[in-house]
Amino acid sequence: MNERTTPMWDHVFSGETRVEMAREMASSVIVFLLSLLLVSLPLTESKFPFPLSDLNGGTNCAACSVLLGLADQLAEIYNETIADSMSRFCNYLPNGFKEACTILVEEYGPSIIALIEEKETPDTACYGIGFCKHQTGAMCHLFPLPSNSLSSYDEKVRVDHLIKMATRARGRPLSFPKLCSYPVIKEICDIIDIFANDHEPLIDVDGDGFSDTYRFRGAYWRGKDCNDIDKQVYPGRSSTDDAIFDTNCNGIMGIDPSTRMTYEEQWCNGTVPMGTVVLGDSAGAHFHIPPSWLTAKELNIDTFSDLLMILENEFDWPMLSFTTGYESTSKWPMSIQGPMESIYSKMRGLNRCNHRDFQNIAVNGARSSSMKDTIVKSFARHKLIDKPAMISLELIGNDVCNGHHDLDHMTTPEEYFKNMHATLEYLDNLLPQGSVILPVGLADGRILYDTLKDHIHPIGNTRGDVTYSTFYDYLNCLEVSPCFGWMNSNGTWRNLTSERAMELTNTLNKLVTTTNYTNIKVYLMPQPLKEVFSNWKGDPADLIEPVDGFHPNQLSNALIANITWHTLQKLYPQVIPPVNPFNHLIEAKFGNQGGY
Ligand SMILES: *[C@@H]1O[C@H](CO)[C@@H](O)[C@H](O)[C@H]1NC(C)=O
Ligand SMILES: *[C@@H]1O[C@H](CO)[C@@H](O)[C@H](O)[C@H]1NC(C)=O
Ligand SMILES: *[C@@H]1O[C@H](CO)[C@@H](O)[C@H](O)[C@H]1NC(C)=O
Ligand SMILES: *[C@@H]1O[C@H](CO)[C@@H](O)[C@H](O)[C@H]1NC(C)=O
Ligand SMILES: *[C@@H]1O[C@H](CO)[C@@H](O)[C@H](O)[C@H]1NC(C)=O
Ligand SMILES: *[C@@H]1O[C@H](CO)[C@@H](O)[C@H](O)[C@H]1NC(C)=O
Ligand SMILES: [Ca+2]
Ligand SMILES: [Ca+2]
Ligand SMILES: [Ca+2]
Repeated sequence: MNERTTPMWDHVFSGETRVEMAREMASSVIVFLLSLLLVSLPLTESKFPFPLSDLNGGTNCAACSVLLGLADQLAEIYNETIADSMSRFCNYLPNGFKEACTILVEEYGPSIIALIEEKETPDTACYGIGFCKHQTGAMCHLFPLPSNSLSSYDEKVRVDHLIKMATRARGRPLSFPKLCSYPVIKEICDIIDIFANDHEPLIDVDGDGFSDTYRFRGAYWRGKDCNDIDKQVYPGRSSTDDAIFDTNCNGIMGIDPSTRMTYEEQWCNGTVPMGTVVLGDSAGAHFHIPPSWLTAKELNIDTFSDLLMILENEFDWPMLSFTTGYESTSKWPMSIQGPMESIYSKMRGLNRCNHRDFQNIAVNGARSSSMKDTIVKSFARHKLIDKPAMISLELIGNDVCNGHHDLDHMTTPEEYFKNMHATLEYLDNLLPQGSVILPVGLADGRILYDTLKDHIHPIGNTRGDVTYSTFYDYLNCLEVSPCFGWMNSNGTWRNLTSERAMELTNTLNKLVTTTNYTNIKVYLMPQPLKEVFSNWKGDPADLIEPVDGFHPNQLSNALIANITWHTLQKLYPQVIPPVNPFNHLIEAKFGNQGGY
């Protein structure tokens, strides 16, 4: 048995499958290669992490240019050959990934070395080895083009020549690498695909919708299941008879001998406990790629220590997010920094009976249609036996973001109305009485380009040669941008995208003011990002994810949580539940209530 099998996969697969999986894991560097530029991920509605456009090489091309770009910069920083810097890079990767990286370097190394020696750049070398393809328009490039003799040729001639050079160095013809179709890699692609199409925890033995492992949409996403072989036991359950067992996983159980009442009855019943939930997109799930991964001079043996966890969480950080955060960034110092504040931690502060009652049902790339069709259906709540919940419904951009160069792929106001209405009706049927929905409109993404256009992207950190403006247009050239319209140097497109976003927000307003529901109350929230940016005294770039140049970063998440809370107090104080007067007694008796 191959030692590289992770414990996580052990749970799920047995016997032959596991042997297969072990083999797959060794090649999962491919997952990593493709995912590095996972900025492409928020675009896809259901596939993780292999979208996408194949145009001009698409994701493969982007991953190749970024990785070779890093190797090229390492060679400069450490004054070594590209061959040495490629092995240096592989050595920085965790076991399993390292071996697969080495295999790739053996396969493509000789061609890459030959091309770089001829003063080609990482971009043009990727055309030579076939990861990038010359199909429509001009060659796509992230780094400045080389100024060697080849550059005077017509692009088609030039690409043909690059391929010939690569082939000669390799000694045999190149076949176009379609990574997910390699026999070894196919299975892992399929498994990740299956797993990601279903937004429920992968490991949930009793099928109650909650898990006792963290990753794969487990306890990082929804309060941990304190008994995973009893489906009557899970966070958020309404319960007063926790005499012997903690049936709602909030850490409160047992009988007070002086009153002969259960603690749950004594300290929770009569208070107003309420779960905290987000139904949303990559912003709600808190998408984040560590910038150190793309910053050549920061790369070292520890840089990728959280790689596997990050892949298994779909590049999201729900446990640090503005709605459901409960952890501290100090747990992952290599990968993420900044303050953590969340609606859940404020709700728990009000009432300790809410411990572990949170769910992050947010999916990268979610828009109003996928929310209605699939995502909302993975939300676990029982009308009659669970506590009410406060639910943020946030889809802040994907309805107007798409990888295509046209308006037809944006949601129309009519479709948006229908989708959101259907989602609210579904929730009205699902939720316990007293539940509250807080829908929020779309952001105005023009702030991204206006803020970042002349800033240097982490991949250009060594030589100061890649601005966000270049980076955005590069992603569009390959059609792998998470938001064609806003991440675009063409101001007409940015304006068109914002116009549609405003129409959709107005539609949401109309929906909320013209419809009534039975179980739920719906309160429209103003888009908090506007206030986050206008309140911020420093550089607005401090608020945006550096790698994707698109998402709110950790600091923004904390600020969004605070602003949202403040807005609730100001506009809708009635939705904020009262403080539990027994909090101090719960704390004295149950300490951290079993943690997370
Ligand atoms: C880089 O290495 C070469 C040979 O290994 C050496 O001649 C050169 O001086 C070095 N350059 C720097 C800046 O250290
Ligand atoms: C919980 O409290 C409600 C009202 O505060 C009361 O009607 C109910 O009987 C209590 N339930 C238990 C099991 O104590
Ligand atoms: C910007 O995009 C619009 C809409 O596609 C197009 O008509 C216009 O020519 C573009 N402007 C530039 C400067 O490329
Ligand atoms: C985009 O809209 C802004 C604000 O309405 C306007 O000032 C600007 O000229 C517009 N830009 C383009 C290219 O249409
Ligand atoms: C919603 O309820 C209000 C007050 O009960 C009523 O006036 C209104 O007509 C209702 N609207 C719809 C669309 O049912
Ligand atoms: C959020 O609000 C809390 C309480 O008002 C405050 O202590 C904290 O510093 C704020 N966090 C941020 C990131 O501003
Ligand atoms: Ca379970
Ligand atoms: Ca359970
Ligand atoms: Ca309990």
